Amino acid sequence: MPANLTPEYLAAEQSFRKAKSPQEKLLALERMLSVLPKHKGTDKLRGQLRSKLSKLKEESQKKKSVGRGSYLFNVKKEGAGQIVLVGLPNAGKSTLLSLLTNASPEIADYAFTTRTPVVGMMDFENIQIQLVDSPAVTLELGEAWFTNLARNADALALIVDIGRDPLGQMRVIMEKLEKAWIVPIGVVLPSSFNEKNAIIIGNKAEVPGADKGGTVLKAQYEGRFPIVSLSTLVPKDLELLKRRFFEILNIIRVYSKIPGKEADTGAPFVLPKGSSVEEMAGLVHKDFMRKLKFARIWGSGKFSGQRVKKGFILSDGDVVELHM
Ligand SMILES: Nc1nc2c(ncn2[C@@H]2O[C@H](COP(=O)(O)OP(=O)(O)OP(=O)(O)O)[C@@H](O)[C@H]2O)c(=O)[nH]1
Ligand SMILES: [Mg+2]
Repeated sequence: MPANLTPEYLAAEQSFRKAKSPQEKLLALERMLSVLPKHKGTDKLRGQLRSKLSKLKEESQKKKSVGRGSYLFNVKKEGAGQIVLVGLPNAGKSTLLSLLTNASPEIADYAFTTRTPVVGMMDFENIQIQLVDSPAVTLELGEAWFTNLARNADALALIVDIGRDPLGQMRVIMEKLEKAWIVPIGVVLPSSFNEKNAIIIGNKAEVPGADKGGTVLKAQYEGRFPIVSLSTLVPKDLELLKRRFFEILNIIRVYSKIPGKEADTGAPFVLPKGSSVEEMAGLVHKDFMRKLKFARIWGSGKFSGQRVKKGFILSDGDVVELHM
């Protein structure tokens, strides 16, 4: 074995030995490859790791074709939308998940603590948003699991530690997204790219000197992404973040009302921003879309009970009375 292996490599190797599922093995192996120092002394080891990796991938593909779990990590969506937390090691992804949701992921001050995606549900007012914590990204390998997870998400939260070269971290993340054929909304690129809403979270803002990191982050990315600087130690910051998460999902909550009765504002219908009365009717009941004649709407900027046509565009908080 080459003598000068890094602690990061040795840690990855240890997780490989401890790994039980094929998913965990694959991840650990990819990690070993990505942190293996590049020089002549490691060439042989690199070759061995590569062939082990491709064998494992083949096996897991075979299993997939007979209906077993896939190492590509398909996280089933639940709630009003799914946001995947993306970032380099130690940025604070798992800390955020644990503070915002019911999940209890492992949190530690060493790199690559998280080895498989962890899912949690976040309460926001009267809906739930699904957050997915993910293993830290690195540039070395394509890591199919990342592409799959990120492309499938409704939005991404890019988490950087603003005390440690935030621009460097963002460059890695952006390159990683590009490799996964993902671009943040607002950039015009070939159609094979998957447009995705994203928010940048500059974490660890309470650390002395971190404000400088926050400033350079803003200077570089303001206008392209919403950016928030926060500390997971500050509860008020986390409350504000919940709203930002809701905003980047681009969804609205509307309530259905039966004539002469109060609306049930505890149970909203969740629709993409820009949806019409007709689309809401389709969510309430398949037949309603066809039979709909008009609707009455209550909400800000409208007369109470204003009569509107099928194509009327709804806003967050509207109460809708459907008339067949
Ligand atoms: N000072 C400070 N430390 C934080 C903050 N948020 C998280 N941490 C610490 O940063 C370290 C890493 O946190 P994790 O949540 O495990 O980071 P991660 O991004 O999930 O890391 P990996 O799983 O390795 O990718 C832990 O020691 C946390 O306690 C913060 O706002 N301020
Ligand atoms: Mg983690």
